Amino acid sequence: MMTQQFPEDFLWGAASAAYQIEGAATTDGKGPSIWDTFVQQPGKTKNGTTGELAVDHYHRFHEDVALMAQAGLKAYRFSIAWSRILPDGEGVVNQAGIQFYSDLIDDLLQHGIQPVVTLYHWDLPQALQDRYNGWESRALIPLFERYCHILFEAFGDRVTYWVTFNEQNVFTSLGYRWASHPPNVSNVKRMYAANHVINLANATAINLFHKLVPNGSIGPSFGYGYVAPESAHPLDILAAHDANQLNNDWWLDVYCRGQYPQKILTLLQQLNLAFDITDADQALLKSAKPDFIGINYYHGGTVKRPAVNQQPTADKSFTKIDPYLMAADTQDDSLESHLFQSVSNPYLEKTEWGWEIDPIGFQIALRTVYERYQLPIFVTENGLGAFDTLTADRQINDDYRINYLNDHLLQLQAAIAAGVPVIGYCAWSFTDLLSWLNGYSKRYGFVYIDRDDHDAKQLTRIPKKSFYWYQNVIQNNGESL
Ligand code: BGP
Repeated sequence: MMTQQFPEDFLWGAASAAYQIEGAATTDGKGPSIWDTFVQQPGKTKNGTTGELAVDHYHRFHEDVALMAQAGLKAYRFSIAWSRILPDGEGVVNQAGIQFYSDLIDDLLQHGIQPVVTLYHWDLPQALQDRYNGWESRALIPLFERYCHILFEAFGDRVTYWVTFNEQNVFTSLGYRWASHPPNVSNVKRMYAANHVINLANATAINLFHKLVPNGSIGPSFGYGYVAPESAHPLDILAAHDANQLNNDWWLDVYCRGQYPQKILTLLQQLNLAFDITDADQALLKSAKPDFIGINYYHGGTVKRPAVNQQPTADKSFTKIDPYLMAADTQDDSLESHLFQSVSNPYLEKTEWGWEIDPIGFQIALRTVYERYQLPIFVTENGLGAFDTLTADRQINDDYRINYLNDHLLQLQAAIAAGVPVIGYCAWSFTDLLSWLNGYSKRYGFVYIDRDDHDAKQLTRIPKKSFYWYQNVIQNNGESL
């Protein structure tokens, strides 16, 4: 392993999202989001879990920030709930919502922790879904712009790093294709149309930010997974190339170059899945450039050539869900089935949820993204979901998490040595929190939260072994890895 110092100002951090930690779903004037509503439907989440209370960060953020300071964090990434700021998504501003985030930001800064603010981590105000059909309507673009305007004005003097959309690739495919997230739609054509509107909203927000907060930095956070070929057969290599284009370049090219990859556009047309792109859209996409690329890395994928060389026909059925790879079963007639088939990688171990563990893939991801776009990278999420055990003497010995994070950070270090400018690393997550569909037992945190799906107990915070490990890593700026 090449050794290379982490930069002196490297932002060692951790991340969260409003719906997954805050609770206080109806407190102080907050309006409902599509997640508040979605989880009320029976069978949507494990044991019917919701974020109504979550880990009650809304009322305990001082305690949580004190723990972050104890860990020595240099950065903390969190998201703002749009419906806390604007309960209806538009109209009257809820000052109590502004105050909450203002207090959180001040508390972080007082402890020397950089706030990293995500503008949108999936919790669209329900009112906007009801009135406009959510992201399927271009009406959302100026509404998102106004919401951003309010936040840039309120916090732009105190917050340097901003994330526009969290994992647009994941929330559009799970929300509009697989119907496992709100708005619970299963229609590929609508997914691509909504995705285009979100791209326009992203570009609009970036342009506004550059006007209002010229000294700040903004970028999207993308759920990136490098796709490898199953073999050296040229058809498998081609399949991997196409899969990377469909799963990664499809978004990153738009963010960074303002244009969609042509091959995929053509295929969408052939399959009658195309969406409208006006000249004004093209000009807008070209005009906005992020200052960094946020990368959320959990795993990549492996593919082989498509089963048969099918002629494109209209898209029909989808049966398999993988949020990081828009993977397709071999039998269906989806877009992917014309390009590749996903296979499992025999060289990699998997988490208890079947996610491949691939630290070297992390280095490849960082290098590929930088080599393609030449923008600094901020790792805005990476972590291990696991069942943790609280021992009788109230310890959590999560050596598996330490190993996972250590291995990934060594690969991040190798990417830095290979010339990739990495601004920081936010582990997912700081405290345990609600895993969207998996309840409270899929844990990611450095801090254990004593609650389960059925009983919120006292929500006591208990630092895990990994907390002290990370504290040490931060203290010596990565030398102990
Ligand atoms: C990312 C999301 C996070 C977080 C993480 C872990 O996709 O941005 O919000 O949830 O994945 O996912 P999960 O909770 O499903 O294990």
